[in-house]
This record gives sequence, C-alpha cells and structure tokens, in this order.
Amino acid sequence: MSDRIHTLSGYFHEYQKSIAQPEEFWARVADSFHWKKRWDKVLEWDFDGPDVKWFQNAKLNITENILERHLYTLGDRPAIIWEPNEPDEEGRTLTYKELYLEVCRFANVLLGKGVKKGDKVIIYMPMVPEAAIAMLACARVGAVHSVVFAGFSSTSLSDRINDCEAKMVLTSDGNFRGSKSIPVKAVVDEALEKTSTVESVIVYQRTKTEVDMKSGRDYWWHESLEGVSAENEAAEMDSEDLLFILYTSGSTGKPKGVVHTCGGYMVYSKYSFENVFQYSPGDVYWCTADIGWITGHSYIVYGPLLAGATSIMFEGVPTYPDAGRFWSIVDKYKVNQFYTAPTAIRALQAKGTDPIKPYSLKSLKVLGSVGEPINEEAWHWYHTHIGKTRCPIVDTWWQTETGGIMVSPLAGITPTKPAYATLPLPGVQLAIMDPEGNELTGNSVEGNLCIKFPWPGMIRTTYGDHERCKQTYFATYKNHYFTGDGVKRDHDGYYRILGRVDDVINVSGHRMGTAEVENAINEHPLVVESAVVGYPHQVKGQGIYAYVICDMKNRTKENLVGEIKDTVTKIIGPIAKPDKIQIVSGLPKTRSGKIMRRILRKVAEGNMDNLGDTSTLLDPEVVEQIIEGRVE
Ligand code: 7RM
Repeated sequence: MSDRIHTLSGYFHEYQKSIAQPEEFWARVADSFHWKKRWDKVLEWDFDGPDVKWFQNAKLNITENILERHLYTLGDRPAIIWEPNEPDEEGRTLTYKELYLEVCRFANVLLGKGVKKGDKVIIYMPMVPEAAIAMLACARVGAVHSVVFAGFSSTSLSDRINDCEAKMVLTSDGNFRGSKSIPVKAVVDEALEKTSTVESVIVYQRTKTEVDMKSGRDYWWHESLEGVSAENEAAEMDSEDLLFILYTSGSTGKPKGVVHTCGGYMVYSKYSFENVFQYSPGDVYWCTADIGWITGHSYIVYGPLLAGATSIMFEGVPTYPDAGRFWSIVDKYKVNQFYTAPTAIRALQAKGTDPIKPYSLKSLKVLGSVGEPINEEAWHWYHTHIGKTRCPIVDTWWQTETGGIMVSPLAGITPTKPAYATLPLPGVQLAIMDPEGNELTGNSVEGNLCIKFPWPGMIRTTYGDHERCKQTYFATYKNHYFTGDGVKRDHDGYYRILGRVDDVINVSGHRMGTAEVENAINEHPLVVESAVVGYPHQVKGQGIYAYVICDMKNRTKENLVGEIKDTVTKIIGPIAKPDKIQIVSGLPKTRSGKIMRRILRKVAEGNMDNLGDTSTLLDPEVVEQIIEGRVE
C-alpha cells in the first residue's frame, strides 16, 4: 500500500487533514508498515522538554519493513545497485533477497562479537554495499549506528567514538575516491589510541592496502562471515528506542550527536521519499550523497529501501575520470530519479556542456537538489541541460535534525519556482518568526524559520546532553523548533530558504560551525586567536575565510598559511580547510570583547563600503588594517 499523493488538489487535501487531525493522519500512514505490536498512542509531545514520543509502546524492527516485507513480492528486484569508482570495474547488484541474506549474516557476526541492543557501533566506511548492510545489520540487532563520513580526520573520529562510547568500529582497509586511494584503517588505528571503549574492529577489504591488524581487536570482514548462518530474527525494538546517532555541526565548537528513533523515522523517511520523488515501482532512483550524511541515511538507505525501491550507490566522485561520470551512470542504469547537491551541479556547470553530449539522459523523470540553497543560474542549467526542460526539479529543504524532507515540491505535482523549496510536506507546520519572537502570518514576509508542531522524523535529543538539544532548538522561540535558517514566504505563499542565520556555514553542502574551524586553527602552536566566516563561493556555495592572529616566529606568511591549512585538515578533515587565510594583528572587538563578525563577513565578501556602525569597537583602526590586507 502506498500513501502517494497524485494531484495538487490531493496535496492540499492531505495537507489540511494532516493539520486538522495530525494523529489520525500519521496513524493512517503508519498503518501501512509492519509492527510487531501496534501503538497505544500516536503522539505525545512537549516542546519545552523537549519530550516527543511517536507511536508510543509500538514494537517493530525497521529492517523487517525493508527485508521480510519485500521478500515474497519483490525478492528478485534490485535493492542496491553499486557502481564503483573506476568505470571499468564491475558493479554489483543486490536484490531484496540477497540484501536480506547479507544483512542477516552480518547481524549474526555482530551478535557473535558481543554487540547487544543499545550498543553503539561506528561505521567509517567507503560507499560500498557493505556500508548499507552494516547500518541495517545494526538496526536488525538493535545496536545504534553512528556513521562517520570517511573524509573526517582521526581526531574527529575519536571525538565521536568517545562521545557515544562506541563498542565497535566497522571500517575498510582503504577507500577509492577519484584518482586517489585513501588509507582508512590507519586513521582508525590512530583514533583508537585516544579511545578506550572499542572492543573490536571489523575491516572490509576494498583497496588491498597493507594494514596493521591488532590481534584480538581487529578482524577481516570476509573472515568474520565464514560459516555464519543467514538465519536471524530481528530484535524487537520500541518505537522510541534509538535507531541511530549522526553527528552534525552547530554554532559551538563541538559537533552534536543528533538522535533518531525507530518508529517515527521509519514512517517519515518512507512517506517523504515516495511523495517527493513520486517513485513508482520499478523505477531506478539515484541519490549521490555519501552515507556519512543524513541524506545518505534517509534517501539512499532507509527511505528508498522501505519503499521497495531500487537505490543506486556510487563510490566515486562527479568529475572522475571526467565530468561526464554522473551522466554515464544515468544512461547505464536508466536512472529515473536523480538527487544531488547544488555544489555538484555548479562544479559540472563550470565544465560546460560538452561532457553531457555523449549521453541521452532520456530515462530521467525527476531531478532533486539538497544541502544548500540552489542559485537560479544552477537551477536553470540543471533544468535545461540535464532535465532537458521535461523533468521537474524538487528543491528539498531539510536538516539532519528533521530526519527527512520538510519543504519541497512533490515532483510533477507542485508547480516549481527556481530557488524555491515551495511548500511544506503534509504534517509539517511552519512558522516564520520576527526578531521579537512573534509569528509573521500572511504572505510576503521574511524571518526565521520555525516548526510549531511535531513530525515523526524529528530529532529526539542530542546524545548525552539533552539540555543542549533544548537550548539549541527549543529555547529561542517558546514552543517552537528553531531551524537556524532564514526564510521568505512570497506573495504566493511559497517558501524560499535564505540560508543560516547562526554561526553555521555551508561549504559544498557540508555543515560546519565557524567555532569548530576556529578551534582547529587554534591548535596550531603559533596561533593566538582566530575568527572564521563564510563568504560567497562560485562552486562551493560558501567558502571559508579565516582571520588569524599569530606569532610569526621566523616563518614566512606563506609557510604559516600552509601550516594552518594542514592543521585544520588534520584536526577536522579536508572539507574544513580554509579557502583564504588572512594574518592580522588584531580583530574587531566590542568593548565587552565580542568579535564583530558582521564586519569580518562584509570584508570577506568584498563589501567594504557598507560596514555599518564601527563606533562601538574597542580599536576601530584594526578595521582599516583588515581591509588593506584582505585576501582576494
Ligand atoms: C539535508 C541536509 C542542513 C542545512 C539547513 C540549510 C541547508 C539544506 C537546503 C538548504 C536551502 C535547501 N542536512 N539546506 N537543504 N538550504 N535549500 N534545499 O543538508 O543537516 O547537513 O544541513 O542545510 O541551511 O539548515 S544538514
């Protein structure tokens, strides 16, 4: 049974129902899943806690809804099609039946290594089917997975392991990404020197790179599977038991573990997938995200597989071996729905249309965008050159914390407007707030985006620190979830996301806290103080601009800038490496010592005529120096 909406009036009708009677609405959607025991109560909530429970006391296992549920009807349908980094390496297809057997076997491996319900398992892996198998095997036995993007450094990895007290790490010997082969196991070894909770490491052999295997701790994936049975009974989970933790950046220095729970996340990821992408049985769907991000969780693994879809998983990058790689994969597998990030679109746009020419792209029906605002130019390029003007674009706004898509057109149903995420999904009650905390009603308004009623996929807590969850999301506006994004509702009632209003920047669709990057910069022994801001970047959306006060010792500026970049790469990972570093002698501060970031942002973006009031600064002269030394 599918809850797919088919017409615009159908959407408005469902939306009205979902607002008027949210519990009845979500109960009906939830009824199409397999529950081991039905819920006693659909929803209980209090945003002050926050304390939100969906499908209270219901029992389920999300993997039964992916595997057993589809076994007899869709057993031979491809669940995952894997395309490797190298075009001439053979791909792999796992049918629902094969996926079922693999997940059961690996679940038994986990049990055999002593992993129990509630234990935390870190997944630090390349984009191979085993990564999805690992996630599902964790969910199968009731372990809580926390996927860490494999581009993160050993320090980022050990921080996450320590925060959730992980018992196991699943990883690979190395990763292939474009022309590079990255030694991953060595990063894990380094991370584990700073942790004490990990009892075992299972290593998937991908690159055949030589690795150190610590006896009694490290095991090869393929050896662990030898002789292991494919019979496994799924653990019975409570609807509000943890399904996964995913770390994401905020405005403070330390990433937080966003917690999602079994029942609500299951219902929301499938419902949003089917409706936004208008997936029809037999379609081939491809999301280019990495499983290390929420997009990979909800729209490569859980949403599509819950819907019985065929989901492509691609190991490589958009420009290797050339800028036609995505399009060759679209033609090869006759992809119907294609979902990517604006930064990838802009990077390919910069290469011109020649790389597209060898491919027909005829199979495409729907194009998607996620992760950051899509500028109108990129939207039109995508629409014209990839969609050949016949594919609707779904510009999907959502967050790690929302679990699934919140504002988006339903493909082919909601009229689109370039750069607009358009309208909320059924069940999503948006509110726009003014600086005083009053809701702005009516159209043609602009303010901060909040959500005033719970939805099943929402964050439940930040792991190990509930107070932080409350302060970050539920304290700014009473009885509202605050997203951190600015938004405009136009004269038609359509929503356009304007970007972050807090100290979070979005670099190539990756969320980063400016404080987090500053902390990493400050690890360099000669750095005295730093301030990081975002600035508009042609391809990345935002680039990272760092103002740094240092003790120069006998270094040249160039040396020091290089060293600071290396420090950030080592502490966080290459995605956080500043694009521009300006060595300064002071920072613009107020008398109370607060850095005036507004000024730094304006200088970074080259908008120096309009710096606003600088009279409250402790030392207005530093502004002159900063303007003079600006890095082009
Ligand atoms: C899915 C994801 C969340 C932040 C969010 C926004 C920005 C995401 C869009 C967007 C404009 C979009 N999760 N964002 N999608 N901005 N239009 N369609 O990206 O947790 O990593 O990031 O990303 O600022 O708050 S995330």
